[in-house]
Amino acid sequence: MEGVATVVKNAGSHYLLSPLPAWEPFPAVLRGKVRLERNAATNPVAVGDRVRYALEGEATVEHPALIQEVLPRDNYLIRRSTNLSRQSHVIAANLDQAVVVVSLYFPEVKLPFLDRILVTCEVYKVPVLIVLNKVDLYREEAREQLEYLKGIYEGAGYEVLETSARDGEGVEALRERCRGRVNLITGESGVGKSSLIKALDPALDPKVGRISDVHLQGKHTTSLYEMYRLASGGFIIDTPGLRGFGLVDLEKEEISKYFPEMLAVTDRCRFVPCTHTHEPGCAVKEAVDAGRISSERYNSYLGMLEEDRKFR
Ligand SMILES: Nc1nc2c(ncn2[C@@H]2O[C@H](COP(=O)(O)OP(=O)(O)O)[C@@H](O)[C@H]2O)c(=O)[nH]1
Ligand SMILES: [Mg+2]
Ligand SMILES: [Zn+2]
Repeated sequence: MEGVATVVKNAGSHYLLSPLPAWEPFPAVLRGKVRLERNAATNPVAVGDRVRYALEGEATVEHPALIQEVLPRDNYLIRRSTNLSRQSHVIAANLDQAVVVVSLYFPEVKLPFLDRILVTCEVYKVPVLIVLNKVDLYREEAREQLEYLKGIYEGAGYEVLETSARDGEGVEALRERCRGRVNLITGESGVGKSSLIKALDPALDPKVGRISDVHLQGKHTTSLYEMYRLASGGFIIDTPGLRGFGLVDLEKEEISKYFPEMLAVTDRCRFVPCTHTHEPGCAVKEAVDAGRISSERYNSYLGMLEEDRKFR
């Protein structure tokens, strides 16, 4: 028989599929020539992909279903395998939302890193929810920094949710935001992604406190991405701590399109195209000077322009 199901686990050489929204995972493998999208990804099949499979009888580990075709993706997230290679790695596909987790401290949020994730989500059309976790650690002591950080990202048009996986603050609100969606949870190692999944659904058991990214950096190792079903509704994909998202093939004139607050004013720049660096009559620089666009975000933008030059 043939069927269509979604990849819910990618262990490199084998997969689990489930006919979402039903949760009935069964084993599958890739066989023969799979018809792929025309991208140069190191992994042809990613978690969240909808695939056509063939199966004789019941799928077991000894007799897994055979993945035959990856159906076209609504969207996906990608990162460069290494900075210098053109090869890319598909993190996950067909996402309704990226939950981007940061923490003020332990580890301290690095805005250029966060902004790179946000730009990648904009490029690939994945809606973003920013989650500021570990607020139990700095609820009082660092209220000002917290508000400052929220201000930057709410000012850029993002929703920011405060949570504590430890004491449960904001967890119900997060549950609500994940319901009925396929979510990817992402962010630096140690910010509390696995802990938040556990807090969302205590029946789930992603590994907490394990920095798994280290051994995933090698060229031939595989990344383990896994989707979980939340008892409260919806699905969530845990990612090992990501070293960084690569910008894939962005012309430098394009980068500002993926900063929503810049995009909103660029039609008022005197020059087209405008890099928003040295041009007279630049609406972006005016907005930065007037404090309507945050200088942190603008600095991240400049950093991406630089990097873009370096790797081109
Ligand atoms: N105080 C505090 N610690 C947390 C919170 N969430 C996670 N942690 C701790 O941060 C460390 C990393 O958590 P983990 O969920 O593995 O992070 P991941 O690498 O993003 O998956 C663990 O020691 C957790 O106990 C939180 O909300 N508050
Ligand atoms: Mg984790
Ligand atoms: Zn400009």
